[in-house]
Amino acid sequence: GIVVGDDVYSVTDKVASWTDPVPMWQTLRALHLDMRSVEERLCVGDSLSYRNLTSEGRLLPPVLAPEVWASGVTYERSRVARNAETQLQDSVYDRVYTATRPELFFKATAERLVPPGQSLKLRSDSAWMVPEPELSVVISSHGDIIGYTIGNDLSSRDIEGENPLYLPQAKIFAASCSLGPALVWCDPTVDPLAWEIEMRIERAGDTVFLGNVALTQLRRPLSELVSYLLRDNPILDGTTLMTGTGIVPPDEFTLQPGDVVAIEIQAIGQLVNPISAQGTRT
Ligand code: DO4
Ligand code: MG
Repeated sequence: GIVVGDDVYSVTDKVASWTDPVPMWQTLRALHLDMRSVEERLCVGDSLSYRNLTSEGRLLPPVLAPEVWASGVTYERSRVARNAETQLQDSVYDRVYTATRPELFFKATAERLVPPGQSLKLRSDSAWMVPEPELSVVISSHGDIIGYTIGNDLSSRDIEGENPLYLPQAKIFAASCSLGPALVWCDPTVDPLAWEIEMRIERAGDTVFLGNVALTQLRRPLSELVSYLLRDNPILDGTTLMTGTGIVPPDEFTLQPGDVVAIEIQAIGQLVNPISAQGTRT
């Protein structure tokens, strides 16, 4: 669907092959059309309320991402937090923060992705877990940025802290990642560096964490992260690259089942996910 204000217009009932933003983006590009001309033609007739769809948890991730990759230590706050976890001198985190090559890692397959409104799940063998709110770029197989969404890179700090080589186990597990709620098309008028990310964590109705960061604090250009991802690495259309977290709750904080994490970038919307234990139904 295309969101205009609070109205969501179905496009799949008008153009059956547009079940995903990627074929839609490819068609528009081939025909030299922009989104506005699509809105004029397709955003007519019946619509649904975006607010209702979001609050009723009826949204899918905004892209059929075959793979989700992620970037690490791209903000100063992330570097400081990783150093606190690992307690190593001259840490790999300090070095990667200033290195030419960024840290990129595999995060999730489509099966591990959780739609907006549904539960992210804590690892059963970790006692220190945090959400990581990240601007995420949806790309084509050639590395064009199709659009922007919000990602939650749910992570275990004690597993990674014990040994950085445990990173895949700290990052990749069932229901460890969420994307959404919407995708903002990449367009010359859209400047993600003007955005801010806010994260709120609620527990039993109380806010137990609130933090924000400006995208200007991101140390690396988006194009640099994308270009390293594509080096000798075949990427499918719709692959999503998370760009790293600039917000980490204090070291004494860990998520608990029942918490609710809300991440907001005003231009995109709010990605809300409850937290539950593995093995529980969403
Ligand atoms: O270096 C480990 C992971 C870092 C990360 O996920 C982040 O900075 O967002
Ligand atoms: Mg992260």
